[in-house]
Amino acid sequence: KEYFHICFCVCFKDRNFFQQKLRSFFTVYLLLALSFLLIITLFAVSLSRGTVTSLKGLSDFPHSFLFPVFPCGPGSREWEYFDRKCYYFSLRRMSWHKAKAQCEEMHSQLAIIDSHAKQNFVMFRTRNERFWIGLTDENLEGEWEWIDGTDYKTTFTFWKEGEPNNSGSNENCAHLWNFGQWNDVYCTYECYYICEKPVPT
Ligand SMILES: *[C@@H]1O[C@H](CO)[C@@H](O)[C@H](O)[C@H]1NC(C)=O
Ligand SMILES: [Ca+2]
Ligand SMILES: [Ca+2]
Repeated sequence: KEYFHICFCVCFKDRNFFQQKLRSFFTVYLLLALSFLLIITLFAVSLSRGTVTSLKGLSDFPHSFLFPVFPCGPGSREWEYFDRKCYYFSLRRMSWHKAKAQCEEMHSQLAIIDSHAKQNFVMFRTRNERFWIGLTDENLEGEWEWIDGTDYKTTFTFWKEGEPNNSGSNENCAHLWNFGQWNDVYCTYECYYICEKPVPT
């Protein structure tokens, strides 16, 4: 009888202790859940009031803190920056006129190569592949013209030796060829193209 009594007491005390511990755990979890809810609510409120604008407005700040990372705009990573201009190197091949239209659709123009520095930049980037540039003699045979009106006769050129040769009397559009050197070819030839545009403001 004595033995039973002791056991009962010990067991009872144990159970009490266990229940107390459970209760304190429950309190901690409850507090955690409440603070989590509070944070979610605060975030939702600030979102609806527009104080957390940086999440959706990254592209609104091309000239502020993001400029050094994305000078051509964070929304257009396929454009590469060089010397205050942005360049696009196409992944698709098409005729000169289609390429010209494609650039215009992207608010740009076929590239004008008017300096050695620029030639170096595109040359490195095009890696021996053929790319259209904004140079043509379609209007008058032998009278080459840059599409933006840059004066051809007084500016930089980089023709391959023996080019432009107007082969078959039908080569009126210029592209970059081996080692980035220029060649005239028939305008319906399909190759890649380079567009350029000013840095977005
Ligand atoms: C003329 O240019 C074309 C490329 O447009 C080239 O294939 C051809 O060999 C050139 N002809 C001469 C005689 O250099
Ligand atoms: Ca020609
Ligand atoms: Ca040629």
